[in-house]
Amino acid sequence: MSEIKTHYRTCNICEAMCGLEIRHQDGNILSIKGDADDPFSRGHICPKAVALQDFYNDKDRLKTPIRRTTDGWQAISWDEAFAEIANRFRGIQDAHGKDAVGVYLGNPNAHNFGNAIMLPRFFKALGTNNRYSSASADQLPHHVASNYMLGAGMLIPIPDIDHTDFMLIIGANPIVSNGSLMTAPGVGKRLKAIQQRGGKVVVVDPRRTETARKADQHLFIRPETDALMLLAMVHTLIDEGLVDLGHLAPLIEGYERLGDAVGPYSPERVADACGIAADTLRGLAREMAAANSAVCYSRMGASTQSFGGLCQWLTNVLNILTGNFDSRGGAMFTQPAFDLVRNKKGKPSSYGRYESRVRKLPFFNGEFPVATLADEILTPGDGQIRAMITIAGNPVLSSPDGGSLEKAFESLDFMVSVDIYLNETTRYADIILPATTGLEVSHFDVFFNSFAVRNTAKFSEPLFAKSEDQKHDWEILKELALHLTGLEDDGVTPEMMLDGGLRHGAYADQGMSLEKLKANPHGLDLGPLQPCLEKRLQTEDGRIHIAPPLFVEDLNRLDAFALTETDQGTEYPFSMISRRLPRSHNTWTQNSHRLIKGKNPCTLKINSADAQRLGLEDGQTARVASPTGSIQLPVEIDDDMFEGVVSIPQGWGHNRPQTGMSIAESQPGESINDVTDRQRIDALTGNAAFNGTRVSIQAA
Ligand SMILES: Nc1nc2c(c(=O)[nH]1)N[C@H]1C(S)=C(S)[C@@H](COP(=O)(O)OP(=O)(O)OC[C@H]3O[C@@H](n4cnc5c(=O)[nH]c(N)nc54)[C@H](O)[C@@H]3O)O[C@H]1N2
Ligand SMILES: Nc1nc2c(c(=O)[nH]1)N[C@H]1C(S)=C(S)[C@@H](COP(=O)(O)OP(=O)(O)OC[C@H]3O[C@@H](n4cnc5c(=O)[nH]c(N)nc54)[C@H](O)[C@@H]3O)O[C@H]1N2
Ligand code: SF4
Ligand SMILES: [Mo]
Repeated sequence: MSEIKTHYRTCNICEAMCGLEIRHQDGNILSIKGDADDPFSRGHICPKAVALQDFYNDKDRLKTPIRRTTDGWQAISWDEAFAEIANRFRGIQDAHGKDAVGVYLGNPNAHNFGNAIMLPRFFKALGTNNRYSSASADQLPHHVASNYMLGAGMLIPIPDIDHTDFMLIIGANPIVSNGSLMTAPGVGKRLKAIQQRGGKVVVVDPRRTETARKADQHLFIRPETDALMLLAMVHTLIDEGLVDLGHLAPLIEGYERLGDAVGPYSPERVADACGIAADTLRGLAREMAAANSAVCYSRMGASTQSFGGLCQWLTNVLNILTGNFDSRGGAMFTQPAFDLVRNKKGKPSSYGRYESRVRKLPFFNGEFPVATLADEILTPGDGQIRAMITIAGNPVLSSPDGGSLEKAFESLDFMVSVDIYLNETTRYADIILPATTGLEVSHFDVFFNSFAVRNTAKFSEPLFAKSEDQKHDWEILKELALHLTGLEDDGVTPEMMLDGGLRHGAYADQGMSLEKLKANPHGLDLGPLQPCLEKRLQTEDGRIHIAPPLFVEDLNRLDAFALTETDQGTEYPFSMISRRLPRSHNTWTQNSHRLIKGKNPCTLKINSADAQRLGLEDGQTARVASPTGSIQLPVEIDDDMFEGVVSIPQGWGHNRPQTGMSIAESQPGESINDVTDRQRIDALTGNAAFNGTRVSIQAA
């Protein structure tokens, strides 16, 4: 036996960027713990990181390319796979145009620096505009709001959680999710610290969540009425003369337009719709204005709904009007060592550059909304998608009306998946290209270092070398690009491009480079967030557009929908929302025996009064139905649910046939997206509107 070694790296499962300390010997993991010397995460870790060893050792994980044949899956060589894929894609594109090949990118792309850096080359080689990703089932409204207000979709305001005195959390459950568009490892401690320094945490959520339970105040809200709540708060600030623009005053453009727009939304007018008393709404606005520093942070609950764009715009407005934008303890801007925002100034936005063919939905940031991917595959005509490649994504389980994608993928002429598993999506592929993952890859958080609550930088080496026959995601992308174009390999690697970005970035004067990061395996702390917006702003006129006309106009849609909608009708009387679970990440971590054990957590949470009315008992199986479809799952009576609202986990449903995840199949759960509706979107941004899907519930 050789000696025991210790390896330090960043966990790349979720956005929290926890530092890990991994003891290993002869290729075996002895322990995975939080790295106490990581200056950012300071030892924080969650159960999912320990499962990294399960993914590494997983017998079900694909290691060689496979091809679907009438006799089942057959292993093929990489050369054969690349040649066939290039040949088929080119053939289809020659016959039907470039856009006949579609791309779907899943969430792990954002956690994989090789992909972040190599994807543009792959896109260029493929030349299709039919690109889709999980971003339009997630954070798209944040990008559109930043694009219109600040001139760059990637310039996202981040709550300065470590310095704020008042945090209003709308539609986020960071105690379980560990934070999103707020990379803040150990978020529980950071929230507690707000309270310990005399501050206050308020949570607005239709469910009294794990985060709400730790907060000072929790307010139930009717799903999809957050924009009304935010409008009422903005209204109060202006109405009561509480606006203080602080150092940004000279930069604000559109203040009058804002005042006109929010005029009609008094707290009294929206209170009933939201289910929150007018006095409470006024009180919240006053508290935010009075606090030394305050921040409103709204996330998934406020994004994946019919008014996600309005919510993210108004969240920014609230922070700006209370003097809490780009200022300590408010919503601030990270200054990452590798910057995604640089040199965007004056570049026209791609919002609406194209319309999707079938439903005329807006193009943004190189993509169309995933809610219309099935339409683009299933609807015949010029421009129809006839072939697909999915890269690290499982849209059959993760997209609204995922079942429609099963029919769509089945109908394709040709499909490729780059993935680590044979799963609900990849089983439709003709060829699956397996990538390395987790402990086999080097890592730098291109995205999440940009969304972190401190300026930090860290590079992780792979712990285990890949076998000769394995390829990294970025190598697969690069090979595909070379096969598609016939060009020679220029030898460029993600590490070279990262190094270049670091050397020319914000910390160049401190000698920032890949070498420097490699010499600091616990990571580098680059200090707390600092006011920097004037410098980072990318609008052509150098101002902050506080009331972009596109957003103001969208208020008409809100009026038509929310203020007039009273009785929701009796056929689908419940409003369905999703929840995340501490021991799973989206759809793909359920093949870890460490994470999947004990009671089935994929339950329907329902308030006791609602359950009683329906005659449902705890543990009984209920049928949840919408016009899209139905699922059956155990009832969990829970008075942490708002009346009329039910909650189901996202990311489950490993009960489809012919997949290759044996542990996941032992506790499959049901897919909430067999019930959600792909017609429900935020029409402004095209984001999927999962929250508030109307459903019926009855004993199964
Ligand atoms: N109803 C409802 N639906 C939702 C949500 C919700 O809250 N409610 N949440 C939405 C959100 S926020 C998101 S981000 C999406 C996620 O949607 P997706 O990204 O489509 O789903 P994931 O489960 O993240 O899929 C990851 C895929 O990548 C594979 N994979 C894992 N690691 C690697 C790797 O290193 N390399 C490669 N090549 N493949 C890998 C996995 O096997 C899996 O197939 O779901 C969305 N869907
Ligand atoms: N353990 C775990 N952690 C994860 C993930 C995971 O699957 N598991 N996924 C990761 C990913 S991809 C992401 S994007 C992040 C997301 O991280 P978060 O943004 O924290 O997302 P959720 O935990 O889904 O919390 C959304 C909250 O919104 C509430 N909600 C639903 N509808 C509404 C509404 O209309 N209004 C309001 N105000 N609230 C509403 C829900 O009850 C829920 O509590 O989490 C990441 N972290
Ligand atoms: S919180 Fe996220 S980054 Fe931290 S250990 Fe858990 S999964 Fe990994
Ligand atoms: Mo996500």
